[in-house]
Amino acid sequence: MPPIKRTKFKLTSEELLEMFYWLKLIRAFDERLSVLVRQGKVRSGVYTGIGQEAVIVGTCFHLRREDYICPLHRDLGAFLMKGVEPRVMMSQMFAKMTGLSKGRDSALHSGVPELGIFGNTSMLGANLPVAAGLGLTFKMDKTDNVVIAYFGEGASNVGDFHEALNFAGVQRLPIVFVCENNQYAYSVPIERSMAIDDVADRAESYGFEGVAINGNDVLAVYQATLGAINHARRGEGPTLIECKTYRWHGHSEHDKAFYRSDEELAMWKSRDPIPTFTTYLRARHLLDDAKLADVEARVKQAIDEAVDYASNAADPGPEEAIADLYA
Ligand SMILES: Cc1ncc(C[n+]2csc(CCOP(=O)(O)OP(=O)(O)O)c2C)c(N)n1
Repeated sequence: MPPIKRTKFKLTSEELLEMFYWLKLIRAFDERLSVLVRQGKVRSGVYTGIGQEAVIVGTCFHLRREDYICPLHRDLGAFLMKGVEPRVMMSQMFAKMTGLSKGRDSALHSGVPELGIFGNTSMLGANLPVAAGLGLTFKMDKTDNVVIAYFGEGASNVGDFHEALNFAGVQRLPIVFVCENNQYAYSVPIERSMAIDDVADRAESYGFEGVAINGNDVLAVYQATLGAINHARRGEGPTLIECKTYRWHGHSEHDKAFYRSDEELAMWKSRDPIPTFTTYLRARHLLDDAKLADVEARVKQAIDEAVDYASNAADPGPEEAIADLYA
């Protein structure tokens, strides 16, 4: 059975509101980080995913704790959805003792094995063969856990991507490859790095289905992911989902993104995933002004609390540099 087509789903009103909360929380987390960078509080490069939240929420919603994600530099929201508390994530960005790596990396390489989060490496695409290895482990252990492996359209041009997809296709591994196609790899627009329109087309040559979807529609992302996850849990192999989206900020907070036009940014802002979903919820009478105010207050409280906690947390002492070493 093809993994994507005609996947039926039913979400309760509580689940739909929970999705909305996550969209708002992840947006607020990144927006606050962007301000904190300018205040000199963050000890890490910051690569916000503002504008891309629907990809994270749609792919992480309903994952099990045992399922693994392999997130990238732009996917802090995936850490939050997989169970990392905002205060711990903020501490991580502040390089404090209360962060995931106790202040010992540039913030973006930590993993949390007990939550099913594999830490990213800086080499783009290098997380994908690792995802294949995780998928192979799940298959050999005869579990029905799945792996969600994120990558940018830029990373889909490196060798690791092709090796990982080939291996996953041959072995029918339980992996959902999620391409966050935000149109640029740093300053390089997609038409300068690929001779085809859709990254999704690349899946066919490795023997599994690839689909290109509107990555700013959280329900479209959820539906496609659900189909792909069910397919993987049944032991029927991987799927590639290409989410067409856009990052509003530069590649990182130090990039002013002069390589793109104001008109292009405005066009994509008009497709902001959050108002789109707000309209959907309001039209179905699932969201009114009072509920919206409640969500916004809870989000603000969570972020304020995270910033306070991280600001007041201890810095690592020098002895921490040689703690937890294996050799
Ligand atoms: C193999 C490799 N080449 C180049 C870089 C430098 N680099 C870091 S992020 C980036 C752009 C990534 O673009 P994409 O894969 O589309 O992901 P996005 O940042 O757009 O989410 C580049 C070129 C790297 N980290 N690894």
